[in-house]
This record gives sequence, structure tokens and C-alpha cells, in this order.
Amino acid sequence: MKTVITYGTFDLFHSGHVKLLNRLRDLGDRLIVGCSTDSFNRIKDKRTVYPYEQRKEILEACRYVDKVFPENTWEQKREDILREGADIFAMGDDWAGYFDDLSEVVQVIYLPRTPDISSTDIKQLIGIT
Ligand code: C2G
Repeated sequence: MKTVITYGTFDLFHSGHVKLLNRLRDLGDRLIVGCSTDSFNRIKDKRTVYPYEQRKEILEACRYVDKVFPENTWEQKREDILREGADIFAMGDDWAGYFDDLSEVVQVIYLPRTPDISSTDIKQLIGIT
């Protein structure tokens, strides 16, 4: 059983998220997602439209996701990886290099982001700054 782990806010769930989660799921047999809590997004200085519980519910409804857990800090990844027995840590390549230190405990992979779509773009389109 190969477990893949990833993290993100996943606000205003869109096809860029779906394409990434699909590719991540194809890297293994199980995909688990650390979903950024509202308090962690305040630390990331990231405003969201959907609160954590709704973002978690939407992720859990995604066919590619097997489990969702809260991401409260930058530092919890190593502990999560060991607890979940993750074999692969993967993110979109806007994060390329940021988490290379985790290669001590897991295979680290960065996949190309889907171009031309983002939660930020959507917020601007619907007039939410
Ligand atoms: N993503 C993508 N293509 C897009 C938009 C996002 O592949 N068009 C990917 C990002 O690269 C990321 C994931 O989808 O891997 C989630 O994106 P965000 O919700 O923006 O995640 P972020 O707020 O950057 O949080 O500890 C890591 C952080 O929690 C990441």
C-alpha cells in the first residue's frame, strides 16, 4: 500500500485542484490531504471564502481523496508523514524546493500546477478581493 500525502487550503475547489489530486492519487494507492485550518490560513495570511469544515467536506467528496486531516502548522508535516506511513509527499510546483528537507523521511515530488486557474483568480472574477 503506497500512501501519498499532500497539503493545501483548497478554497473555492476548482479543476486545478482536481487535476492535481487525480495525479497525486495515481502516484500510489491512497491519498491523504492535510487541509489548512482557518487559524493556519491566518498564519499564512491567506483569506478564504469557505471555512475549514466546508473545504474538508468538499475534499472528502473528491473521488481521489481517501482521508482529510487538519493542517494547523508548517512544522507538522514530518510527524504526519511518520504517523500515516506516507511513502510520497507531493505538491504543485509553486512549492518546488520548499519542502526538500522532508526527503529525509519521504520521497518528495513537485508536479506542474494547472495553468490559468486559481482561487485568487476566481475571487477576483466574482468581486471578492
Ligand atoms: N494547485 C495546482 N494548480 C492550480 C492551483 C493549485 O496544482 N491551478 C495546487 C497547488 O500547487 C497546491 C494545491 O493545489 O499543491 C493546493 O493549492 P492551495 O490551496 O493554494 O494550497 P496553499 O494555500 O498553497 O497551501 O503547507 C502547504 C500549504 O498548506 C499549501
